[in-house]
Amino acid sequence: MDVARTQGLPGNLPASLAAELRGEIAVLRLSRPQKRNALDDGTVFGLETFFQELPSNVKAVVLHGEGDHFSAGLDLNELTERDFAEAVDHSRNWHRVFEQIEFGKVPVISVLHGAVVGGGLELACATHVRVAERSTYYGLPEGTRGIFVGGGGSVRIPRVIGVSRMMEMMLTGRTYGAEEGFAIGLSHYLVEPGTGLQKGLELAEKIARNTRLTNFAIMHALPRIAESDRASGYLTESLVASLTQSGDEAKARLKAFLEGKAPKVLRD
Ligand code: 1HE
Repeated sequence: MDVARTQGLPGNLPASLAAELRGEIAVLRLSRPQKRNALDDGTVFGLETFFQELPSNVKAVVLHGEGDHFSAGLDLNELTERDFAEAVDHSRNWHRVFEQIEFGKVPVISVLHGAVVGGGLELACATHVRVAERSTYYGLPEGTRGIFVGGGGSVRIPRVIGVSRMMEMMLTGRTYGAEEGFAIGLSHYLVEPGTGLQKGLELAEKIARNTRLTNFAIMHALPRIAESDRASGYLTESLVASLTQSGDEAKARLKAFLEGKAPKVLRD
């Protein structure tokens, strides 16, 4: 890849990941289409390197997949020889890496197409905004493969679609198509084939225009508040609201609106 386009991005990524800088947006591609972007250890550790070493000029990340599928989930070749302790370590690695995405430096938009299954769905649910092309389908084949989710799926996916739907997906091995997935909240946007990356980039650019402090509050404070008791939630919300309002950039933006210089909120 052109060095200028990767400038400042972590260079030590495995071949299964490709990174590119487009202005303030980093685009990360799962690039193992020959294995349907199955997530082996090298890829998972590469994700960790990428998100940990993201330079401060990057304001948002778009994650997408090469080939016909976003990701076929865990590389099943890696499962066969593991003992119990190794399996725990493996799952905990995924937890650490996916936390780095969900509670990392900047918002992440995933662009989904084809299979988004098993660990691929766990990865997608660690991102903040999901754009699905109409070819997308979602599944949790762990149940039928005799295993269980191990990448934080049982923590994140019920928060997106509810325990009941996730339970049924795992018990029966059913899949949800793109339209159904959109209807139940698996994706925030549903777009035509081949247009997902463009949509993801447009959203990333909007997100990049927010103040850093607001994006930080949305990513880090909002989910914590939503999971806390009401009294703690109200207290944290007041503190975070006050913190964001006290920033110079926030003040300038509010003043600009009051002076008729900032855009109105109109229907998209
Ligand atoms: C793989 C994997 C994989 C493909 N691990 N190698 N995930 C699953 O149970 C999904 C398994 N994959 C599939 O159902 C299908 O591959 C797809 C529907 C995604 C794509 O089908 P297709 O026809 O386009 O490709 P293919 O011919 O099945 O696969 C192409 C190659 O990718 C083939 O290898 P090859 O050497 O024979 O060419 C496949 O073996 C390989 N491949 N998917 C390893 N997943 C932290 S816990 C998370 C637990 C899970 O994620 S469990 C869910 C695992």
